[in-house]
Amino acid sequence: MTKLSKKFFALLLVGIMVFALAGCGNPAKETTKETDEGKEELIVVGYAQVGAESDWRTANTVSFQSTFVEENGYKLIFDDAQQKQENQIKAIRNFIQQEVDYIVLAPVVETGWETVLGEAKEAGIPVILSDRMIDVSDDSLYVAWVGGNFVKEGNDAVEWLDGYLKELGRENETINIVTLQGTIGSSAQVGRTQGVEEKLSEHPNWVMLDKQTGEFTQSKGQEVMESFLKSYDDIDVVIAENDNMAFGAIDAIKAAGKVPGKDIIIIGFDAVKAAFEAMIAGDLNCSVECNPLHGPRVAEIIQKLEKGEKVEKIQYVDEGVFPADTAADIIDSRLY
Ligand code: GYE
Repeated sequence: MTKLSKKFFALLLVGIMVFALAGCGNPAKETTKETDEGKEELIVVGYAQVGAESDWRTANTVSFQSTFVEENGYKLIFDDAQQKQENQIKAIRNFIQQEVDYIVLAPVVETGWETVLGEAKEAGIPVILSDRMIDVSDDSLYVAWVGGNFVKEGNDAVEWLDGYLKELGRENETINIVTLQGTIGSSAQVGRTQGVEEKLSEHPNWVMLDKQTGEFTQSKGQEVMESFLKSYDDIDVVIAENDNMAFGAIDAIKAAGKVPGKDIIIIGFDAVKAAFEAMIAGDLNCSVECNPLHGPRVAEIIQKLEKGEKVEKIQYVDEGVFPADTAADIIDSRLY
C-alpha cells in the first residue's frame, strides 16, 4: 500500500467504528436523528398507554397512532401496559433511556408516581398526562393534563336517572342500584363513583345495594353482574362505569331471563359507537360521554411547548349525555 492509501484505509476504519458505536448505543433514537440535511428532526414521543381493555381505549390508541406520525413530524414509541402500573413504570424508564423528547402517560391508577416521574424530571423530559390523573404533591412532575371531568360525568349520570324515573312516574319508589366500578384507584373510577355518590344523597329512596369492580372489561363486567343477579332479585338500575362493562351486564341480564333496558335500567359511560347500537336495540338506556380523542390535544400541547409558549396545566374536554331516544339520530356522527 502506498503511504496515501494506508492513511485513507486508517481513516475509513475509524469512520466505520464511529458509525458502528453510534448505531449500537440507541437504535430507536438514532433512526429519528438520522435526518437528511435541511430536513427537520422528528419529535420523539413515548406513550405509556393503560392497555386495550375497552372500546374507549382502542379509540384513544388510534387517536395517538394517527396523530403522532412522521408526516406530522413525530416518531411515536407506543407501550401497552396491560392495565399494570409496574409495566407503565418500566415503559417510562425505557423512554428515559431512549432520551425521548416527551413522555405521555395515561396512568392506570392515581398513586405511586413520584419516583419514576422524578427520574423523568431529572432527565429533563417533559411529562404530559392524558386521560387519567395522578395524585402527587409536587405538580412540577408533569407539565399538563388533558382528559374528561369524571366527577361531573358521575353527577350527570344521576341527573339523567332522576329525570328518567320521573318520566316513568317512579320517582317515589324505592330504587335499588348496583354499580360496576372501573379499575379501583383509577381517576375514571374514583371520579365517577364520587360523582354518583354526591348526588345519591339527594335521593333518600334510592339504595346502593352493592358495588364491585369489573376492571373496565366486558367479561369481568358480565361476571360481576352475574353474581349481583344471584345475590339480589330486585335490582332496578345498573350503573356501569364504562360501556363495555354495561355490555357484559346486558348479557348477564339476558342470561338470567330478564329484559335489559326495561326490567333493569342500564347506564354506561364513554358513549362509544357500540353503546349507540345497544341503545338503538333497546338494551342500554343512557351513556354519559367521555371523549378519548386526545392525540391532537396532546400534539397541540407539544407544539406550544416547542415554541416556548405557556400551556394550560389542567384541560378538561367538553362532554355530553346521550339517552337512548337520541341514539338513532346521533350514531352516524360519532367518531369513535
Ligand atoms: O371510561 C374506560 C377505559 O380512563 C376514561 O378507561 C378512561 C376509561 C374509560 O377503560 O372505558
